[in-house]
Amino acid sequence: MTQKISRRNFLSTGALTLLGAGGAALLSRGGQKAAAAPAAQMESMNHSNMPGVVGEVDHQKNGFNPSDILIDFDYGEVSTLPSGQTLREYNIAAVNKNVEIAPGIEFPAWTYNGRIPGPTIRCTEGDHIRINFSNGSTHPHTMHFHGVHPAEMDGVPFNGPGVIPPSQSFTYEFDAEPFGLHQYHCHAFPLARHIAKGLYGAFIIDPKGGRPPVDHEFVMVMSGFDVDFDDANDFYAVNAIPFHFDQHPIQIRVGETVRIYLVNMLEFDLINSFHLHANFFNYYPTGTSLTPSEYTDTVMQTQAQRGILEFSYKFPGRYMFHAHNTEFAELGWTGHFEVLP
Ligand SMILES: [Cu+2]
Repeated sequence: MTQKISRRNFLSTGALTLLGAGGAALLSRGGQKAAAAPAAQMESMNHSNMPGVVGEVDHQKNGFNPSDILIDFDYGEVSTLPSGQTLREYNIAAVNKNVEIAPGIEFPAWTYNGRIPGPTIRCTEGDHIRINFSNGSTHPHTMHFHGVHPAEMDGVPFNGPGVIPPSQSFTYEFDAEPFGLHQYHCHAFPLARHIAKGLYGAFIIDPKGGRPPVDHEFVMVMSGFDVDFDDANDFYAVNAIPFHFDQHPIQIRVGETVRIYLVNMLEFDLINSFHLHANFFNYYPTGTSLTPSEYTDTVMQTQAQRGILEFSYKFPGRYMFHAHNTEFAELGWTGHFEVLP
């Protein structure tokens, strides 16, 4: 009797540690054809090893690297309007792109500017934002920003320009408010598919006086990938590439202050979460207050929820951070801070 390979029985075989040549083929074939492999691998399941991947994706070919995305803030092209208001202009294109999300597994993504997540758009409360959006993809798309703006700038079907057809463009324009951590995503239908394909990014509106200075600011956009298109995720990640921050721990020093802009854009699963090991953080939901609402080591977010985390480490060493939906962690949503003395 053959057993259909789902993401759950795939995980239970420990097959993920074998990804690379054989594992990639195993997953990408999917369905009944792959049924022979799990039984054998069940026998060799290793209970002591951490899950992970063998080898590494080709970041150069992908055109982006999750470690760079951590600290890549796009402040736009800045000028001053006659009124004295700061104008920030951004050029964003929707493009189809094959992204290697695990060694040997390419996902036919839709992206903003060729990367997942799209550019982290950053500005200050009260700035005038101008987004020159062009659709270089083969499907209609939009840019729907969270924040306060007129209806015609909402980036949804049947409102203002509606969906932007392939080869067409539109300029979204509004004043940045309120301050906080927001996000943007495509709002063409079917919505779940347009988001799951990779069309989302972080949108930071700084308060006018700024936030207190810290030693490090990192952007982490949580999402997943449904590589066999069965409306269930097969991989989970921060900044798109599963296990990346296990392979490339984020280096900080003891006592340095860290601020994380954490955004959940995960499709198909109701809840995502973030857990920090051996530490606690101040949490600012949506970043709309300068006073933290919680001092904790774990937060959960549904899709489009986001928040700011602030912490520092007391002791040197390697510390995990991961989804405390532990299944997500074992399918890629895990990483490490390396705290140097
Ligand atoms: Cu779209």
